[in-house]
Amino acid sequence: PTTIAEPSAEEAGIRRRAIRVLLANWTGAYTVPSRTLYPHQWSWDSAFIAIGTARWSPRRARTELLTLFGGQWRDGRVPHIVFNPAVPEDAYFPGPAFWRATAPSGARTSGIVQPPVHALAAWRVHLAEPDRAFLYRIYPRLEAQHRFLRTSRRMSGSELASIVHPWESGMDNSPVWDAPLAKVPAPPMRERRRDLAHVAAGERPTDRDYARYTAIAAAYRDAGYTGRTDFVVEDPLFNALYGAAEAALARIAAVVDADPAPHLRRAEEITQAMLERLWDPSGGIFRARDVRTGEMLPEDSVAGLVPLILPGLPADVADRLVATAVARFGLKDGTLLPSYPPGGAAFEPARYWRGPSWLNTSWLVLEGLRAADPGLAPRLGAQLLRAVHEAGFREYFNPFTGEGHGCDDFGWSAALALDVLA
Ligand code: 2M8
Repeated sequence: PTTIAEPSAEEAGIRRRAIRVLLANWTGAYTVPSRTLYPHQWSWDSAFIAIGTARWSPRRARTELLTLFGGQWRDGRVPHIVFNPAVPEDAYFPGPAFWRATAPSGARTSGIVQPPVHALAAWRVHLAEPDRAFLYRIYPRLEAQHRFLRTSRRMSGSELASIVHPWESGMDNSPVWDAPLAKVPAPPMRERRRDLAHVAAGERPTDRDYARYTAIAAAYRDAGYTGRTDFVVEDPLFNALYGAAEAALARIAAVVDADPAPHLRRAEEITQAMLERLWDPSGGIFRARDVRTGEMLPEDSVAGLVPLILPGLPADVADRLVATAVARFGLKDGTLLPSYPPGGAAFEPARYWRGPSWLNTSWLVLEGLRAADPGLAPRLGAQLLRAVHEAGFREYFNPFTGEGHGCDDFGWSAALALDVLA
């Protein structure tokens, strides 16, 4: 007979509180990342949130994803924000008046994208509660999302997708972007930042960062949201998800009577291109490449470990990544997985994507470790749960002390804790 382990009181408490956060952030059709700091629907947040929500309400998880794809553009792009028309313009900067974009559904949106976690999320939602009708609805939209990346974002000639704004990486002010951003001319911005009304300035990007984010986004907007910007890079996290998503699309295709073969072929091609263009054999990590100069960027981050989730990654590369995670990111030390190596010159333990631990990148590495190092995976899972147990569902955490930073009641922190518990 199989013994089913009873959840501990601690685990039951985390689960109860996580569901409470997701209920509080639920708008009726999707979940906001945060009621205060991020009061609209964010693209990759919704994918992570759907993965966790599937653990207690698969129906809501399906709605979450379908609502997001309601903001999809005719060219297939899934915008990084779908705005809630009921929220005042001045609640978030840059809001709909800045982006000036409307999807065919009438939804006001931004015009840039975020890492494509969505096919993976759709597949996980289906696994939680098989629903072919849902997959039939979402598959053509996922395919269109990938077609956009393939046609409009293949900017170096390789199979990899380029991003044209640091916000598209999801790791906005990562030290990896310092070098390419330093070359972007940006006048001081005239608009008022709203994030600083909710979170201390020392935990957020600087004004200089924001001036550049605004300048790049405005130039892309003024070019009709096509072509290159002053920031064009191939990012390992974005492309690892792109490859993993193609593998998920193959699984979905098999259920909806479509042909999985092209997806499997593309997943392979992406893995191959990652190895050729972004793998740094001397560093034992994947690094981003600046498409404008053709050079690899000098800094690296946890994004370079996320390719552990890539289908068909050679075992020796996976072993090197695990070794790097242990040696440079302290994976074995009982600390959380930082977003940037603590030994690096730019490390700041409480400033946004420049050091703190985030649950989404930790969860992605955890997913990769399940195959690459099954012994280490539960350890990282336990650290992640300890962080939310002790500090709550904060946006990010000091990797050494576990202290919480950024906003409270953060959607994907609650959702991914639920997934780890399951
Ligand atoms: C952060 O990014 C937004 C811009 O998209 C912001 O700072 O206002 C990032 O952490 C991003 O990865 C995340 O999706 C978003 C919402 O949680 O916040």
